[in-house]
Amino acid sequence: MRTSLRTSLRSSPRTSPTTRRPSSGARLAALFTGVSAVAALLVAAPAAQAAADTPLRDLAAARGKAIGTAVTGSKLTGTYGDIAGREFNWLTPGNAMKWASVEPSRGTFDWTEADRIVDFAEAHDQDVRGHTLVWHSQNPDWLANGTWTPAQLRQLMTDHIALEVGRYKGRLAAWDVVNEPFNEDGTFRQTLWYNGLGADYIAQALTAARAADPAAKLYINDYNVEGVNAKSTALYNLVKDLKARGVPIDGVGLQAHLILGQVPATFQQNIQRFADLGLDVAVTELDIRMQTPATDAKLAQQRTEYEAVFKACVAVSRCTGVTVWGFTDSDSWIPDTFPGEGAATPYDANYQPKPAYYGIVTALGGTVTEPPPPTGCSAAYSVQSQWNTGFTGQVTISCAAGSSLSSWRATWTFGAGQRISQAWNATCTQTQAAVSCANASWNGSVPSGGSVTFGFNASWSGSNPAPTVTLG
Ligand code: G2I
Repeated sequence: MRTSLRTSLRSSPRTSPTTRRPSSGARLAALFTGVSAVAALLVAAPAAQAAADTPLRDLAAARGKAIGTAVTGSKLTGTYGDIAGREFNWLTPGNAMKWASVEPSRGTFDWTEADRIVDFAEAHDQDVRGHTLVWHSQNPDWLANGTWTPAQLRQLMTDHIALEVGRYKGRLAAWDVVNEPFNEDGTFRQTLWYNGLGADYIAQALTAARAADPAAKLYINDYNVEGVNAKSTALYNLVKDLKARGVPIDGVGLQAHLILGQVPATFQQNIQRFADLGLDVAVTELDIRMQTPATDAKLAQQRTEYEAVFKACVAVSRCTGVTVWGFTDSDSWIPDTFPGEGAATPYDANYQPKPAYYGIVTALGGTVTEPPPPTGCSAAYSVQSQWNTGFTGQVTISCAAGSSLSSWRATWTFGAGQRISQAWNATCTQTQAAVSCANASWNGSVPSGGSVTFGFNASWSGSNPAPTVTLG
């Protein structure tokens, strides 16, 4: 879904690197053309692209903050990889480092995706937050369904930590050592670990992690602990006690899976109280979900709330930064877990930045130069996935309010020898470099404020630059 920005210009109180509508530039070429619904005449309109955008990671670095995203290793190519590498200075593997992922059968290990993410991060000068070592969820069946004595369980846990933390020793900046240890009322969650080892499993896990990589920052991470409440107070009391006992603990992770309209008023105050214990605080899994479909009003509110969360972190020096739990709505856990909800991340499913993106820019001290509201109809090209010899591309044709189409044809020139082999939801022909895709019988109509999408598979070699799509 295409979103427009209608908020007024803001200027930064301090340094003001200028950020416009993100460059997507050569990568996400989006040429805006206008087609009058009535006359069906082609009218050229300026491309809403910026020549020199400031990536979020540069804005964050200027504030001394991390900006991270959870990622899926297999997707780190094409447009997804471009954005992950360009905009973020931290990565968290969304699933790849969980116990079920790395040791699906006892003694059989699969580090493929985890290694891929760490390699990608190093190639893009990014830090990695390991996630997660000791949790009640996403454990392999052999572990979760086994019968263990306390001694066996403790050995399993500390061996797992020694192996996984040791594997990446010196390469990961931080670990979520223990994940989600509390119930909502602040009592300990009854888990494999708590039931078998008692509350001291937390100190044992942290101690094992420190031994395996003395340089990594060690965290306890939980959700619904963003504001001051019973659960966050239990976490506060736990980490205070751990510190007093000399147990290695460097920080707390506030996941921040938030609901639109429900950002806790005490967010900054809560960050501050943990910081005052001498601990780092990271916002580790931010998303702000809403009932779908998203509307301009909801997206504007989401922008304000993203801005507020980032500002709360910027305001506390020991808040190390904010990680979003997936940067695009096409890679978010929300729709699967909360049917009817979604649109929770800063980029839409077509990799276009949403108003929330600009809320982050503003909070990080960048200047948002608003493009004029979109008019007419436009086509946006993106690479959904890419492998050795092929890729899947997607084109979304969107019409702003007041414009519509009854039929369409998208044309472009492939600049590097790419060849389409198959298309869906459009009829595509290619003559040498020239591609022409016409609507299928069922999707010629694009209503005012609506969009249609078609896709294709193509081959590439050498490079795969994104073309500029013309709509006619
Ligand atoms: O549940 C949201 C997050 C809460 N905090 C801890 C995070 O680790 C957790 O992440 C999510 C992942 O984003 C999801 O992708 O954890 C879920 C599991 O609790 C992940 O979902 C799982 C699905 O349930 C599986 O069916 C799927 O095979 O993702 C797996 C890999 O795609």
